[in-house]
Amino acid sequence: MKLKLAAFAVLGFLAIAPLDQARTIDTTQYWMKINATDKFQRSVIADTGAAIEVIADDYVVAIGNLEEKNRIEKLGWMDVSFALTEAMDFPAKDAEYHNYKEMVDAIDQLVATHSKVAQKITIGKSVEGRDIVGFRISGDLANAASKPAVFFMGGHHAREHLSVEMPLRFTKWLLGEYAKGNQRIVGIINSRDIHIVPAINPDGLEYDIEGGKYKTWRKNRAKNSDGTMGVDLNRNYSYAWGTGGSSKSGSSDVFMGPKPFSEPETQAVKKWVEDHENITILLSFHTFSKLILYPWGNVYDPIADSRALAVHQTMANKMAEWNDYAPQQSSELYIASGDTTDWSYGEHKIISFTFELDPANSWGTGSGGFYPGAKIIEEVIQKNTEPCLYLLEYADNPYRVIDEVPIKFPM
Ligand code: 0X9
Ligand code: ZN
Repeated sequence: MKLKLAAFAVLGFLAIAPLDQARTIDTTQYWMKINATDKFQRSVIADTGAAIEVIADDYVVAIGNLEEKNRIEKLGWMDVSFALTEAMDFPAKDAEYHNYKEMVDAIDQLVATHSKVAQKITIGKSVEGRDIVGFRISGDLANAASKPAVFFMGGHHAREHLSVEMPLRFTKWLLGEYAKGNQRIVGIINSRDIHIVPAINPDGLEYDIEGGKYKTWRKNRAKNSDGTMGVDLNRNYSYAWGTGGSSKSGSSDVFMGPKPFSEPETQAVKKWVEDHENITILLSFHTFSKLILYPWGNVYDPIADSRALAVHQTMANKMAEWNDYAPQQSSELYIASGDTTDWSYGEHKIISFTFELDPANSWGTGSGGFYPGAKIIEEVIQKNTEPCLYLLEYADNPYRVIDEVPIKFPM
C-alpha cells in the first residue's frame, strides 16, 4: 500500500514539474515484471537501459528509471511495475556483511596473521578516493610472478554485497586451511599466485548502505557531465564497448560511461591485469540468479576458438556440479557489452567467468535478491569453494581440462 501511495506521489510531482527539471530531479527506480520468452526479447529490454535482474521462462524482472519504464511500456510487454521508493533500515541480521572499513580491517588482520603467504594489494583508487584493496597470496611472494595466477574479484555492482563476502570469506578460509596444514591447500598456495579484490566499487558499496538504508544502487559514484551520478562498471570495459545492452544516458543503471575505461575502478583492473601477465583465469562475482557465465556477452556467437570455447564450457559444467548453478554463455541471458569477462578473454585470452551467486530469484527475500540476509552467506561460500579451488588447480594450464585423457575403469 505504501508503495502504491509513493508511486502516486512521484507521478503527481512529475505532472506539475517542467519536463527537463523532472528529468534531472526524478531519481526514482522502478521494479518491473516484463513478459519476455527468449534472449532476443531480453536483449530488446536490456537495450532500453534498464538492468535485468531476474530471468524466468516467460518473464524478466528489471530495475530502471522512469524513461526506461516508459520505453518498456511502449514495447507492450509490461506485466506489472512499481516505484522502489521504500527505503529499508539496515536490518540487524545483515550486520555480518562487511562495509568498506570492516572489509579493510579484515584484510589488514588476515595479512598480519598470515604474513608469510599473504600481502595486501592496492590496485588503484575509486572516484571518491578510496583504495581498491585486496590480497595477493603465494607460498613465495617474492617470486609469485613466476607462478600461474588467478584473479578473483567482487563488488562491481554496489548492491551485490554477497559478491564482496564471497572472495573475502573464501580468502579467510583458504589462509586458515593453509595454517592448519591442509595438504591440498598448502600445495595450491605454494604453487600459485592468487589475486583477490573483494570490492572493485567501494564507493558504491558505501553509498548503498549509507545512513543505514539500502538504496538498491548499482553503479560507481562518478559525477556525470549531465548532472547524474554513476557509471555501470560492468559496461565500461573496452571490448566491444557500447555495442548493445548498455546506455549512453547518465541516468541509466547501465550507463556505459563517456568512453571505454573512463572510470578509475575499471582502469585499476585494466592496469592490474596488464601488469600481471601470469594471470590465466579470472572470476568476477556478481549476484544474483545462480549462474556460471562465460564469454561472449556482446554477441550471440560462441567464442570462435573451439579449444578456448571447450575449456570455458568444460570448466563451467564442472563447477556447476558443485554449486548447482546454471552454466551458460553470457549472451544467453541478454546481450550486454563492456563487461569484465568479454574484455579479459577478448583482449587477454584469459579464461574468464562471471558467477551470479544466490539467490535464484527475488521471491521471498523481502527487498529483492540483492539483500537475502546473512543466513545465506555461509552456504554460498561453501558451495563455491570447490569451484574456486578447481580454477586454482588448473591455472597452470586451463587447457588441461580438455586435453587430459580421463582414466577409464576397470583399467
Ligand atoms: O548485467 C550484468 O552486468 C550482469 N548481471 S547483474 O545482475 N549482476 O548486473 C551479467 C553480465 C553478463 N554479461 C552479459 N550478458 N554480457
Ligand atoms: Zn552485477
